[in-house]
Amino acid sequence: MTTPTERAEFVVVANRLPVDKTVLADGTVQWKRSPGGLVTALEPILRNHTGAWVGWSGVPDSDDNPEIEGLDVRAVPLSAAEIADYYEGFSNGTLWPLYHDVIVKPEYHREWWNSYVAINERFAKATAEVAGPGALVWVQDYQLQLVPKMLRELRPDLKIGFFLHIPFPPVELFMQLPWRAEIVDGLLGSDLIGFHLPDGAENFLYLANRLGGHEASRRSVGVRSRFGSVAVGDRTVKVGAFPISIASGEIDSASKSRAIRSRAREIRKELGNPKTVLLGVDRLDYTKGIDVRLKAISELLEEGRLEPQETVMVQLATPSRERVESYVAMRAEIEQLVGNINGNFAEVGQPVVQYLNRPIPRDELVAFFVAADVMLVTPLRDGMNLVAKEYVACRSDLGGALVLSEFTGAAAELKQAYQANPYDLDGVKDAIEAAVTDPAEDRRDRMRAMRRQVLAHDVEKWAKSFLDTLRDTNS
Ligand code: GDG
Repeated sequence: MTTPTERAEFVVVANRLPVDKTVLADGTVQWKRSPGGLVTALEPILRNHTGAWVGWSGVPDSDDNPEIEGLDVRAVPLSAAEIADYYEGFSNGTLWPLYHDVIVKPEYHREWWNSYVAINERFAKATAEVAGPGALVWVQDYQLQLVPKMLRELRPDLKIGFFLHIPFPPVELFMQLPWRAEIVDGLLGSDLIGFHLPDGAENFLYLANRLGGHEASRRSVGVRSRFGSVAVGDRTVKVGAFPISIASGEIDSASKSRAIRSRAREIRKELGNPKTVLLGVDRLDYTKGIDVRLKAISELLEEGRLEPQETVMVQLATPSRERVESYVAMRAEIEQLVGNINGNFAEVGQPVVQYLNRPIPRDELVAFFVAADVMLVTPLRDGMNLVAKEYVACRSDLGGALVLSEFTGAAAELKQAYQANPYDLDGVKDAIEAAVTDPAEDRRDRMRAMRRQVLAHDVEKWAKSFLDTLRDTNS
């Protein structure tokens, strides 16, 4: 733990700490670092500076402060009621659907908002306590949009960066939010605000301008905006696009290992050595368009454009937000679609769609990427989508093909994917068919070009570019 005499020079603030609690059979508690791109990218920076990570441990109603080697951790406690209102409620029942094109109707409840304000305040206070003089603070994602302003009020000496991992919506949608001015004000407490895409940055700049002009009476300072920055009183807030990536080199090497290659062959065998293995890997979330690809596959089978005897689709769906109502309904719909396809096209002992609803170990996931002929990434909206980049990083053999929704952040970089509009089912079907049947040489060319992009732009570069820009801000 960071002591007051040795306060952190660099602080990451995120809803979750990068740890998972496990209780062993004998009752001993173990904290395991949860693997993830953000930790991997920030680890060297956290080590080289006196670094700290502020976040919730993942355990409700607990004062545990997990000890993790090589990382100073400051746990922010959350009660079960707070998780229901701040996390499942305002973050995932209001902001998540609103920021993802209102695929599901966002709910606006004052008690959720009040909890969001209170918890953001708690995160800001905890950060103010661990950050040393003039420290660099990096706040992550939509759960904590009020933290920059709250933290600046407590500690004007800090350099504050904010990164949004999900899309920032068009102004017409954002204006629904009863607390829209407060959110924009909260974010404007930062020195630098990062989005995946220039579109998100532009949406935000437009809003900052509009809310500054039209709701001036609610704001203590006027805001004028131009592309790339917003003037807030005597401060300048930089706004820009920083497309996130993955630990490409690491995944590339893992995918080349003998163990993974042989596991990939084994997976194909276990699937009955079909001609074509199609794969989906997602958190079970309505934004991911799992239903879109299932409907497309179903019609392709019906029309005889895919052969049920030669095709297996594997859908790995990690359970997610299982207490949020819209997720329960979506899961039922997806499971019904899987059942329908198998009911119509499978033989006994030979399902066409194989669906797992549980988390898969990392190595196993990499083996699936290596084994799959076609990767299906069909979100209705997605900030970036790391799965698409992971698949590409795994294909050093230049095999495989990527079907990619135009409405992912990744589509801006992976231009050689088989792209489709997920709302246009015929377009999705054509993209899948082309990915399955195009000459191998065409697919290799596409994969080669995409690999160049993904291997050259990894998550370490992303973090460095954001933090270098933050250091250079001078407000
Ligand atoms: C948000 C934004 C943005 C999935 N299932 C398993 C598993 N995963 C891993 C994937 C990938 C990660 O989880 C998911 O990342 P995505 O980017 O695809 O999606 P979100 O979770 O929605 O992430 C998104 C991202 O933040 C980063 O800014 O790209 O747009 O929505 O790494 O491989 N990993 C393991 N087992 C699983 O079953 N081990």
